[in-house]
Amino acid sequence: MTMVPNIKEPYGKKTCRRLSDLKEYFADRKAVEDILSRDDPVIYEVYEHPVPPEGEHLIFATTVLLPGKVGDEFHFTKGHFHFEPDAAEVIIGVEGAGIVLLQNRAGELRQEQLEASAAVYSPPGWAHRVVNTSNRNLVFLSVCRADVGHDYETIIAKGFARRVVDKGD
Ligand code: S6P
Ligand code: ZN
Repeated sequence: MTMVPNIKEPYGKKTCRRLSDLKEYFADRKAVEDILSRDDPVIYEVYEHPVPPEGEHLIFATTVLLPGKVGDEFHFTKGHFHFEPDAAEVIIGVEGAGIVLLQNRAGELRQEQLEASAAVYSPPGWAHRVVNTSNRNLVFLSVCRADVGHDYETIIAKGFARRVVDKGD
């Protein structure tokens, strides 16, 4: 299958993450409540391609992360560790630009630029969160073993050591 022209097709499952799904992730809770009192905007959509959930297969999922901010914090994906500690991931930029935050369980943080045709490697044992710092969609393809399992709880409990905010520059 070619990545061009439509990286989202065919997909087996589409997940839509709205602000209400990310309430506890953004720092500015008042900004969250203000926006939710008017609307529940889509923050990102994930198109997962159909593969068996077994270790010899690879998940390849396309994420469309919409531009925008909550307070002064740019839109981001929830971010997660893999339960399989030896399961790495490759994140490939398709459209737009942003940042990948990588953090291991010891709290060490790395930051990588993501843009079209760039690849970011999330090593085994590192959590990954993608942030859209641009004013257009950030589209990326993620590839990892199909049996990784996603640990969101650690991120909800501890967060990432860095937040990406708009200070006008
Ligand atoms: C899966 C891979 C991506 C994310 C997607 C949404 O291992 O990292 O497909 O699931 O980018 O991010 P999140 O953190 O909400 O799963
Ligand atoms: Zn992952």
